[in-house]
Amino acid sequence: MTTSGHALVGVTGPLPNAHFISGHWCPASDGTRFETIDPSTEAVLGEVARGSDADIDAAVEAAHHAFHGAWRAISPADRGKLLLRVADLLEADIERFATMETLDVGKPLKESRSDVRGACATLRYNAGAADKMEGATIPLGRDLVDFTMLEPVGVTAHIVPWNYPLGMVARSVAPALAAGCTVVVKPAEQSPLTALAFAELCHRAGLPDGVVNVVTGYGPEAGAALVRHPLVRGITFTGSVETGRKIYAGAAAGLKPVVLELGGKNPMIVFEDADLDRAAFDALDGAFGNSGQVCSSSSRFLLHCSISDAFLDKLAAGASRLTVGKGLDDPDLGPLVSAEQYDKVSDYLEAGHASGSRLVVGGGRPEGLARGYFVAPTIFADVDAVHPLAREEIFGPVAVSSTFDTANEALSLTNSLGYGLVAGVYTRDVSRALSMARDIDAGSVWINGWFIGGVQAPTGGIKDSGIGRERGLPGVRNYLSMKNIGIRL
Ligand code: TXE
Repeated sequence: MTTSGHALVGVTGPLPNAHFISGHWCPASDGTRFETIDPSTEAVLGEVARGSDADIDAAVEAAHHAFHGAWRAISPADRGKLLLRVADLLEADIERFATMETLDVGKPLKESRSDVRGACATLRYNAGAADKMEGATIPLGRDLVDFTMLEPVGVTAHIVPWNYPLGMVARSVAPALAAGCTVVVKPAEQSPLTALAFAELCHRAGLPDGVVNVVTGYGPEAGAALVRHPLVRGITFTGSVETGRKIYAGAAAGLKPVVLELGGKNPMIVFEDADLDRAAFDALDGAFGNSGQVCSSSSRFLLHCSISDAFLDKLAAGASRLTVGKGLDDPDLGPLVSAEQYDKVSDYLEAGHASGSRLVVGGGRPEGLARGYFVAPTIFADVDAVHPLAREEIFGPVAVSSTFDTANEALSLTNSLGYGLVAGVYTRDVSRALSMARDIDAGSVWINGWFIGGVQAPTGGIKDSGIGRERGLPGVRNYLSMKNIGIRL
């Protein structure tokens, strides 16, 4: 192991090409690396270590040692103070983190800055929770005392995606640390930089060696090794349904609890009495923010037939004003994260053009951007409800719309999909809004707003959208196990 030669000295300095294990930069045990690409230019940003079983083993052993040693010796209140210190360091370093994120995933700088601020808020919320996760006393009768203790589950694995690389690390690592767990993070291969920088920041904030470890690498290699490691006692994953199923199967083999957040195809249902300006603003923000690479994007508009044309006119006007360009130039939309994602979205665009749906705006690559994985904000209207475009997660700046006549029709279109993450209802009729909220199959229902929530509000899906909830106090409980203690007096 070495502590020098791989320092993160700003985005213009050397990029890390090592894992962060037990407070040290550690090259891959077999010396292998892979490239990370700037999606705005397709240029190689640098190389990172390619993790394998041996690296995962070293990281999990380090986390196991810290869990039974230095981390356990720190009181819950002091754990909270350490998390606050991490948040302060992160806030002071916002430009470096935001620039690194923008280079690695392409998102506009303003979005990256907002993500860093969100990570700080997440750290602070969970810092406050560290000494407030209480057990209960259970009344068994005069001669007995019975109570529960909440204990950290142990070493937890965090397999995160590339759409919010730092935000997703913070979302699950902060509550795990608040609960008293130690962690091993496997960032997405497309976006490893801020996770590494975050681990180094935790070290600087004074978290003991081994509490936060990061192993970079590919999913089927480093990710799968982490899932099957016997000392890992909990797994949190955000990503595709397909990979989620594999992780769930791997976790089942080791009888490990999981939290899975697996994306969505989220309907925004706009009734005839809705505030159309509000809904149109949210539709554009929800569908095209982060170039549509958001699990809770408003990717599917269900519009009452009486307002559909007027609403789509507003969207077309708004979408055509959005700028697309390199993340560092701070446009409204940056590129997609990778060539794979670009190809996937391009296939859906082709299917859209061939489907007979009406192209409202966009439809391909914006003019004047020869390199980089850019796609113009696109809307297809009158999309058949059974077409893959209307049913599958595209994960790009491509939204689809269709119309409905009655609330029941909107409901059956909503609930007919495998996904169940988020739905939005726009109406001034409170009774209709709440009836829809009651009957929609989704983990979250938003009324007259999109992206409602924050670190305090639990989020997660049902059906193919996943298992479990993150954020809020349920997010901390994911990392606690309940022990019952009974005493005969
Ligand atoms: O996801 P994967 P990909 C959706 C979105 C996107 C699609 C594919 O529709 O187009 O998924 O993206 C790790 N064992 N979402 O291929 O494979 C992998 O290294 C253990 C929605 O990037 O799910 C990465 O760290 N780990 C989503 C993470 O899993 C494995 C966000 C996600 O990769 C693994 C991202 C394995 N066998 C994509 N295989 C959301 N819910 O927000 C891969 N990984």
